[in-house]
Amino acid sequence: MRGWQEGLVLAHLGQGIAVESSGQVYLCQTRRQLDTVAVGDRVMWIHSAPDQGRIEQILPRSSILARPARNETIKPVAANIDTVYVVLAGAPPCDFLLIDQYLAVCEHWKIKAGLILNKIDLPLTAETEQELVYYRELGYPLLRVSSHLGIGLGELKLALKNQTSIFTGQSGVGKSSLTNALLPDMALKTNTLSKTSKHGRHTTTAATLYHLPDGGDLIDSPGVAIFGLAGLNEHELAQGYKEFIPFIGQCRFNDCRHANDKDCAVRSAVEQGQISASRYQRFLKLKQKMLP
Ligand SMILES: Nc1nc2c(ncn2[C@@H]2O[C@H](COP(=O)(O)OP(=O)(O)O)[C@@H](O)[C@H]2O)c(=O)[nH]1
Ligand SMILES: [Mg+2]
Ligand SMILES: [Zn+2]
Repeated sequence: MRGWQEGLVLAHLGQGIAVESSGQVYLCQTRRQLDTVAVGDRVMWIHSAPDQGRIEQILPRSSILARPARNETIKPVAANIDTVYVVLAGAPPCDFLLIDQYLAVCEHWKIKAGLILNKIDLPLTAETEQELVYYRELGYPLLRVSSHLGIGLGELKLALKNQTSIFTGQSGVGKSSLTNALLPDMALKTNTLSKTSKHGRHTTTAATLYHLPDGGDLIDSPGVAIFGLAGLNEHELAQGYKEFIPFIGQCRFNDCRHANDKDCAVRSAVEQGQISASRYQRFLKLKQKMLP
């Protein structure tokens, strides 16, 4: 179309959407009836004023993370993410239920997932070490870093290159510290934001896309709702435990729920040590949590 240009959505601002195009940022509105635009979306847009424009089209997405919205619908928040990194640490104690939940959501949306163990200056319990071994055996890469000591940051920067990533993880594991270490200018921005929020004006849960100085993009998303189980059903949760997949088809009943069901192949695999019992127990707990 005439005058259409390609752009990248950086953030939702109060007055519009920040779209980067040919190295400049434009404040854009969306054409009527366009689907919800997500941070990380590639869009076609058209000039409407010198620094402003209108988004005409959302280009096809390679992946999408969404949050629950009204009427059991979901709203896209972050698009075209290549890898989700789940950040964990020796302290606060690892919430493996939450980690499994994040991983299941990644499996569901077909986004690669990796683990970042931060605070390697702190000791780990034997249980945590064992769980990390399981995750690695499942194929989830693990990076060991300390944002305080600056250990492993070079490897992390390399891993983040040439792709779009997002950090998630429980509060207090060091996501902001890591983001600040990767994006030195962020410290300023976070301060300004929290100052404003003190006055109750800024209650943003909005995601923002940043270009990393050494290459790659990082989406900073304070909201963890996008990793909720809202978009998944029980069946999809089971498939989110990727080691279950080879067994799921072998259960006696097609509608097996992999709990106390007769001749459940998943449960037998647990009993025979082919599937980690702790992962299976957490699957049962998450399933319970999903009940309305
Ligand atoms: N010991 C240690 N503490 C860290 C490290 N990185 C961050 N922290 C601390 O962990 C706490 C939580 O960090 P923060 O970045 O706010 O975590 P977030 O809630 O995941 O964003 C802060 O007190 C940090 O100073 C680290 O490498 N080692
Ligand atoms: Mg934080
Ligand atoms: Zn089963």
